Amino acid sequence: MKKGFIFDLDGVIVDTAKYHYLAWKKLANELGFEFTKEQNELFKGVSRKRCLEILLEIGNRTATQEEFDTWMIEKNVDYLKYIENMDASEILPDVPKVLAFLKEQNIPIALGSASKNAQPILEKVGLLHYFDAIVDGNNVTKAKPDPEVFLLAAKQLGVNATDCVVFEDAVAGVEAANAAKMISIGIGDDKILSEAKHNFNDFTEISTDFIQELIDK
Ligand code: G16
Ligand code: MG
Repeated sequence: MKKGFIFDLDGVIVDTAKYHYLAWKKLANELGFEFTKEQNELFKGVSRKRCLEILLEIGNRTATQEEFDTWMIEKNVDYLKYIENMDASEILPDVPKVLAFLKEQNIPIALGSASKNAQPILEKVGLLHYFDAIVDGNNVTKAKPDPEVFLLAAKQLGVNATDCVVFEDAVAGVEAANAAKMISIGIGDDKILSEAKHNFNDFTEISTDFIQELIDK
């Protein structure tokens, strides 16, 4: 059966979490409260709207609809400034090795991200050409752990969901991949990502032999 490989963006291909953190922290500080790196863990893989809802819960703040919309825009404007100068040096180790190995064998590759800024980031770091499909926050209505993002990616690749492999760094993302009946590979702490089928700290631990086994399965 033809296999498809789906990559999450933030925390899998690049570490944009640090820039999301700076932008959310700036907004929190402007609203008069602190936002810590530990709290930022809750934001991984979560949509921008849901992140702001959580941030306001942390700060014990309420917002009118107008304020909510303004703050979402403000956070994104700041985030875009932080990512403006991103380049290939921000690609996480050995990600290109895996992408190139898949490409050499004509295995279809998709992005499955919650971010609405996914495509410009892939362009900035020079990886856009590897992707046959991009499904991101602009294309889906239901956020991870709903499987919509990955099911749409499989559809665009023309591959059965059960023949897809997903790389994810967020609990909600692993749950989404499992709900889509895909092979979930957790990138990061295996205690946090314990529901993943396979676990690795990062791509330096993933051999091309292992990828080949997934392709041949
Ligand atoms: C990423 C991040 C989240 C972020 C979301 C939306 O998801 O992990 O922290 O809130 O995108 O990003 P944006 O505000 O750019 O639309 P993923 O799925 O790539 O890990
Ligand atoms: Mg992620």
